Amino acid sequence: EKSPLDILNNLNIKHPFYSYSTGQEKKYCKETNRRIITSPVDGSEIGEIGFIANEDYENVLTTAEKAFQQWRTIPAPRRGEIVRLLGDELRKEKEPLGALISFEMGKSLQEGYGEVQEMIDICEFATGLSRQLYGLQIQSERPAHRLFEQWHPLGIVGVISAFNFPVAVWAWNIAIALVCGNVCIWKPSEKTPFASIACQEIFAKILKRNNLPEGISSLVLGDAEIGKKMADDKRIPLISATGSTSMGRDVAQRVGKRLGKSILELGGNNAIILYEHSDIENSLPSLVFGAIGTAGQRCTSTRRVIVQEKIYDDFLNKLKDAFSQIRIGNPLDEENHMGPLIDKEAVENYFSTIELAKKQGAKIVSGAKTVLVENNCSQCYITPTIIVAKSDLEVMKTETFAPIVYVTKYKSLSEAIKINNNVPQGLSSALFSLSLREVENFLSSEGSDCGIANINIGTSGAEIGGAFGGEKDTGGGRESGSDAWKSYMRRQTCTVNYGTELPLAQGIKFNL
Ligand code: UN1
Repeated sequence: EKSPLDILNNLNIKHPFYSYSTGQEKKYCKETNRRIITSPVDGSEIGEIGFIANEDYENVLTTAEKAFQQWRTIPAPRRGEIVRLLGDELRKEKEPLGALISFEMGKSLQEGYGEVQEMIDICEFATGLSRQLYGLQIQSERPAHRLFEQWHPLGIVGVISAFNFPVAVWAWNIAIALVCGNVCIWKPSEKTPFASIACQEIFAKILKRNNLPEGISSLVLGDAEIGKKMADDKRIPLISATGSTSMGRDVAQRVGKRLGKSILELGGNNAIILYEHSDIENSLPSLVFGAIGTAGQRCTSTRRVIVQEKIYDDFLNKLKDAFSQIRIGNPLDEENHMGPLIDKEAVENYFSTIELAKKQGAKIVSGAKTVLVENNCSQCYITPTIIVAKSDLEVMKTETFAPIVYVTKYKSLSEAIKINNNVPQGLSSALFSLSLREVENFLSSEGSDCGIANINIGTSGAEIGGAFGGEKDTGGGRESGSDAWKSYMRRQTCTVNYGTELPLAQGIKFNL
């Protein structure tokens, strides 16, 4: 009989109160803040963790600083080799790790596997990238001078990740940060620590086999307090944080105060615009996946659908019909489309958002119910909900991590784009249209104001090859592919005079 906890047993993670790890060294603390972790799937206990103590945090920092001294001297393609090994190992563990993610977080097993695949993909991307950390050669205005730029690692990169992608976002960061020559300290969500512990242990084995020092990859467990401490810590030149806008605002202020760097991936409020000449039949699955995938707890989840008035009624009927077919239940059972929300607090937020929408005059078309699953031990299962709203509904401007879709009408594309952009967040957006004119308008400078703009695909499920992130309250950071690596390095502009004269720039004359 296979269990979603198999991978923890195989990696020998039996000890309770796991608190931090710098690689081979790990500590289990019993005295400090302890927390029992339960699964939203059936309410059962996965294990117990301990929050890191202050003196242990100091130990992690000094170990990481020391590791950086060595790691930065290893040629980038050799560092890429180590990241490739991580990808290889994750490939081997895809099934058990995917099952653990699904069990601990509640996303469907398919999406659990998808999360591991996303980690494998970024490792491969980073391995190739390790031979392509190019700087420019620039034409100098002076004779016998060479002007060029090069990229150096920053030092310690602090990674703060969220429960919804408990491990993939770490992989985006660590794979790129490591080939760039940095070391990483990871504070995962305290709601999903065991998937993170498994990944840290998988990587620790690889580092040990290759005789690499302690501190290249560290894991620290704790709540917001430890995140704040990292954000305030001058020894961490870059903080990459994923989570809510309010968390990001706090991190940005703390890091900004000490003039550090940050990459912020915060809330999304993503819309799909359905044009009258669109292929609704084919668009429906990606729209529904966008809304109910990860039970609406992706930052890229589809939260709003903006529909051309001529097709509005037809679309609403089709959406209702599609939502009624969603099978809600144990996410490890591949028959089910949607699992539970992460915890009871998320369920409360789901219901209070629906109440607020009603109060503000919106109409609940379907959903808004709890579902009895697995003897209801976790009490975290709910139905996806459709809300019909006027485009100015206030609650529609906020991000609720739940499968709630607001449907609203428009007449002209310019009006739809205005609605799309009229929210504080700016992560993902999509237009379904077969009209070239509409498509190019949506993608133009007057179109979507989001970091991601899709045509005829939904708002979620971005590939790792592109830069991922968004504008406004989403925080402006870019991670993962394209040239996002540049945020993990410091640029150095160098000028070499190989002549015997000393011509000054701008033609300035200066004789001694
Ligand atoms: C997130 O929700 O924090 O584009 C990340 C997607 C995934 C990543 C989402 N590849 O939906």
